[in-house]
Amino acid sequence: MTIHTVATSPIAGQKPGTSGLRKKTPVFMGRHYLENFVQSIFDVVGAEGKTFVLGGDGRYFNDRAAQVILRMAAANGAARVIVGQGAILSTPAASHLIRLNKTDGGIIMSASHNPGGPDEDFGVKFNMANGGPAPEAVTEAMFERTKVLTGYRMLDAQDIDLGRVGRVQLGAMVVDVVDPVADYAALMETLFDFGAIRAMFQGGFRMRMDSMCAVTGPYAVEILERRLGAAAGTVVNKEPLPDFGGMHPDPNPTWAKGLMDEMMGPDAPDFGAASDGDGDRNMVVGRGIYVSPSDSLAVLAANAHLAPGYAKGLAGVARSMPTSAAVDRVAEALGIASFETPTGWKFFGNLLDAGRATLCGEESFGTGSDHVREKDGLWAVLLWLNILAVRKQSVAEILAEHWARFGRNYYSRHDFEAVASDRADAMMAALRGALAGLKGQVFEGMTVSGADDFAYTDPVDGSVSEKQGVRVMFSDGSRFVLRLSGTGTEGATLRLYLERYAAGPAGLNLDPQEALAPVIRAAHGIARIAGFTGRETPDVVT
Ligand code: G16
Repeated sequence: MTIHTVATSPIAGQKPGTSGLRKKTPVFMGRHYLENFVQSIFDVVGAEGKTFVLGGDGRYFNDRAAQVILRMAAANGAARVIVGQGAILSTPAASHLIRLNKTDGGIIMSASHNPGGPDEDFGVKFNMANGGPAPEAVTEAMFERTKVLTGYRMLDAQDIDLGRVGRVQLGAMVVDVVDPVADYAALMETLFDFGAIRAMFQGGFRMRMDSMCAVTGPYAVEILERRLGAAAGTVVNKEPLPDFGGMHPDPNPTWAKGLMDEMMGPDAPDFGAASDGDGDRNMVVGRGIYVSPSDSLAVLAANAHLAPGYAKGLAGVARSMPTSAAVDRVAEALGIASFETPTGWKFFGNLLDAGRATLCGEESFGTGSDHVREKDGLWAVLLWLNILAVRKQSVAEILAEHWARFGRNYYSRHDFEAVASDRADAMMAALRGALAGLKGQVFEGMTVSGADDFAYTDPVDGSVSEKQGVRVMFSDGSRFVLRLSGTGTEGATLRLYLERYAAGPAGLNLDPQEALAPVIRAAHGIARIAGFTGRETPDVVT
C-alpha cells in the first residue's frame, strides 16, 4: 500500500475551543478540512511508532471520519490504533482505554452535547497519554500548525471493517477493534458496590435513564439493566443514532424535558438521570426534585466515602470558576483542599495527575474523578446510586439534609444563544472596562465587594490562563459571572451564571429563580445585556 502526501493549504479558523475543534458537519466534510486538522494533530504530538485510541459518539460522519483518521494514522507511521467497534466510544470510555493500554493518546470524534446530523455539528479532539484533553499549549500548537500546513499524509487503502471485534492490518499499522463497553463496565465494578445497588433494585427501586439516542445507551443497558438488575426498559432512547433522533443530546431540564416531566409526575420513579452525546455529562433528578449540577457535586463530595472506590476519602476537590461554591463548603468541613479552575475539563488534569484532587465538577453537568481524565456521566449516576443504596433515603431527603448542614447555594445559568458575535464581544469589552469602578457600588440593595476577569495560575505547572470570565461579587456572598461559550458553532453563546447563598435554617426551599431575582436584575443592569444583544430573556435556563 502506498502513502501519498496530498498537497493542501491552510484553512482559516481551525482553532480548538473549550473542548476540541467543533464546526458544522458540512464544514468538517469540506475538502481537506478533517485531513488538515488531523495532520496538524499528528505533526504536533508525533505519530511514528505510537499507539492511539480512536472512537466517537456515533454522530453523523463519525464512521467515515474514522476511516480517514485511521488511514492518516497509518500514513504517519503509527504502530497501532485501538478503536471502538463501529468507531464508537463514549468520551470517558476512550479516556479509560488510553490509560488502561498505556497508549500515547487518542482522538475522540464528538461535538458532545451539540446536535448531530448532516446540517448539525461535528468535532474532533485529542486526548493525551494521561487520558485527558490536550492542554491549551498543545491545542494552540495544533492551531498554529493548521496555519502553515502544505500537505497531509494518506495511506492508499480501502475502508476496514470496524463492525467486528478483532485485529486488522492497515498498511504497516495494527488496528484492534474492541468492544466499547467491556473495559469501562469492568472499571465501574471496581469503584462501586454493585451488590448493594443490585439489592436496592431487587427491593423495588425504580429508575429512568434517558440516553438521548446518544452514545451511553449500550453502556447503560449493560451496566444498569444487565449487571445491576434494573428493570428492562429502565434505559430509554437507548439506540445511538447518527442524528440523535433529532434530539438535542444535552442533559438539562430544557432538552431532557420528557424525563423532567416524568420525574415531576404522579407516578415518578425513585431516581432519574440523563447523559449527553458523548456520555461525559449527566443530569440527576429525584422524585419531584431536580438536582443542580453544582449541588450534585457537593453531595457527591460529602458522600463519596460510602462507595468502595472512595472509602479512603478524597485528597481534594476542584470545580470550574462558574460552578457554585457549594462543594467548597463540603471541602472545608472535610478539611480537604478545594480548587477553582477555568471552564474546561482540561484544567483538572494536572490536579488529578498530581493527586491533589480526587473529585471534580462543573455547572455544565459534568462530574468526574481520578478514575479517568474526563468527566463521566454514568460514573456520576452510579455514585449517586451507591449513595442512595447505602443511605436508604430519597434524593429529596439527602438534599434537604445537605442544605441544612451546609446552607444552600442557589444557582442558575442563563444562556443567550446565537447572539451576533460582534454584539457579544462589545458587551464583554464594555463590562471589562467598567470592572474597576464597580467596587462599593450598590445594586438591588447589594454592595459590590469585588469584580474581576478570572485568571488562573495552574498550581502544578505554573501555566497562566487569562480572561476566563468576568465575575462580580457582592458582600452578601452573591455573585454573577459572564462569559462567552467556547463550544458553540453559531454566533456567540452568552452564559450568565448566578449564585446566592442562604445559610439557613430559614429560606432553604425557595424557587431558585425567585431566590436569584435580585442578582439577575443586577447582572442585567450592570452588563446591559438587552442593550447590547437585544435579548431580554435567555433561551435556556439550567
Ligand atoms: C465542554 C468542556 C466543559 C465545559 C463545557 C461548556 O464540555 O469539557 O469543561 O464546561 O464544554 O463549555 P462552554 O461554556 O465553553 O460552552 P463538553 O461536554 O461539551 O465536552
